[in-house]
Amino acid sequence: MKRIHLIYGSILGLCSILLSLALVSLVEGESKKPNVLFIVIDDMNDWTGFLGGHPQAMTPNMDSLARRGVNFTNAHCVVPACSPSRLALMYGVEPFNSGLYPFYKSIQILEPELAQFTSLPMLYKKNGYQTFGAGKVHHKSEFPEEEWTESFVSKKKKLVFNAKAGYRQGRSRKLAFCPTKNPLKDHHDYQVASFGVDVLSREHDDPFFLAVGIVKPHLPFVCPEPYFDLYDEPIQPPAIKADDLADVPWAGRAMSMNYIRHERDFRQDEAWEIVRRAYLACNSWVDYNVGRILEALAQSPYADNTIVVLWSDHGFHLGEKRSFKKFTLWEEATRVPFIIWDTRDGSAPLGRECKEAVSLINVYRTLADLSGLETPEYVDGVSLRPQLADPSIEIDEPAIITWGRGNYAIRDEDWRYIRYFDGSEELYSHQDDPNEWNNLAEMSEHEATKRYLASFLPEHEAPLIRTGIGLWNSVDADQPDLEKTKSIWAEINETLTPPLD
Ligand SMILES: [Ca+2]
Ligand SMILES: [Ca+2]
Repeated sequence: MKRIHLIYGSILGLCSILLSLALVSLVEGESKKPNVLFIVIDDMNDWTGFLGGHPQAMTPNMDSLARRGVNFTNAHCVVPACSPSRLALMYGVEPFNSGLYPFYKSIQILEPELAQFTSLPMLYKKNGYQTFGAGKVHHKSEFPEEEWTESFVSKKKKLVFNAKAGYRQGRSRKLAFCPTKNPLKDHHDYQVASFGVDVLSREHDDPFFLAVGIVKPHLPFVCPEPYFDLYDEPIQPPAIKADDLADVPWAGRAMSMNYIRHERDFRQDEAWEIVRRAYLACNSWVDYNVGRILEALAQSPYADNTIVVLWSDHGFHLGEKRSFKKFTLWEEATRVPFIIWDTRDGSAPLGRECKEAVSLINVYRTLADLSGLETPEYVDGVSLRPQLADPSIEIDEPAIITWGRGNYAIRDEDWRYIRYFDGSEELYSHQDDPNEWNNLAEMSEHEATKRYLASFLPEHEAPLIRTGIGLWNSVDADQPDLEKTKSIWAEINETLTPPLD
C-alpha cells in the first residue's frame, strides 16, 4: 500500500513538475513572441537581383535576404497604385470588399469607413506589442496616433539635383533622373533606415512590430552619386514591341494613355537610357538602406526571433507596353518583390523560392498566423505559412489585381487574364509569352482557360467609397472616358516614333 502511495506520489510529483515546466515555457513563449520587421518599398518592380527582371540590377543585400528567407518570385500587388495598395495590405481587405479602389487624400478622412477594420500595426499593438513606424508605411507617411508607440517622419531637406549628370524633363522636380549633391543623411530613406537601426539597437522588454517605409525608387529618380556610378556601362533596354498596344482593348489603352506623353518625350530627348539607369541606381540605393537595417538586426539580440517581411506596393513600367509608371493591369505594374524570412527557423535551407502566383493581400493573415495572433474574421487572403515550410506547396487561388471598380487581372502560374469594366479582355500565356505581347483573348481554343480564370473574378463589388478621393486616376479607371483615350491616341500617334500601331 505504502509503495502504491509512493508511486502515486511520484507520479503526482512528476505531473506537477511537468505542469510547472509547461507553464514556464508558456510564459517564456509568451514573452518570446516573435518581433516583426516590416520593410515597405515604393514603386519597386522586378528590376532586382533576386527577381532577375533586369540583368544589370545590383541589390546584394536584398538578394541575401531572399536567399535566407522565402523569395516569392511571382508575387503581385493588390492594386497597382500607392494609396489603395497600402490600404488593402495594411487593413487586409480587397478593394472589391471595402470599396477603397482609388487614391484617398488621407486615411484620417476615411476614419468612419476604416473603423470596421483593424490595421496590422493596431492588431499587434492590441496584442501587447510595441509598434514603431518610420516613413511611408501608410500612403503619405501618415501615422494614426493610436496605432503606434512611436513614429518617425523624416526631416525634410531640399535635395540639390545634379541634373547635368543625368536628365530632367522641364521644370518639374518630379521628373528628375540624376544624382543628388547632398550628404546621405539629407535623404528620406537614409533617415528612416537610421530610425530602424536605432529601434533595433534598443533593449525591448515587449515584442515589437517595426515598420520602415522607404520611398525610392518612386519619382524623382534621384539618389546619391555612388549609386549612379555603379551603372557606368550602357543600360540594356527591356524588350519592347512597338505596336504592343494594337491588340489591347480601348479600356486597357486608356490606362496606358495617362503617361504616353512622357514615353514620347523620353524618346524624343533620347533619355530612356538615363531614366532606366536612374531607376536602377535608386534600387541600389534602397538596397543599401535595407542592408543597414538588416545588419542592425543581425547585431541585435532579436536576430533569431524576428519575422522579416519585405514588399513593394506595386511595380513600374519603364517603356514596356509603351507605358511609363504604374496604373495598369500588366505584369510590370503588378509584379513586386516579396520576401518573408522567419529567423526562428535557423535550419531552413538557403535559396528557397515559391513560384506560385501570390497576392500581397496574404501578408496580413500570414504575419498574424506566424505571430500567434488571432486574425479578425473579415480579413481576406490566406496564411502562407505552408509555403514558408515548403515553398512547393500549391496555392489554390490565383492572385487578383484590381484597378478601379470593374477592372481586374487574374494571375496564376501560367496565365494573366484581364477583364475590364466594359467586358473587354486580354489573355497572355506566361509560358510562351513572358512579355505579354500577344493577346490571346479572342482565340477560341483558349475559351476554357478564360472561363476558368474568370471564375475567380469577384462575384460582388463593393460600391466605390467616394469620401476624400485624392486623385483622378482610379475614378477614371472606374469609368474611363474612352472617347478621350481615342483622341489622345490619334493625336499622339502622329508624333510618336515608332507609332503605336
Ligand atoms: Ca507606390
Ligand atoms: Ca500586344
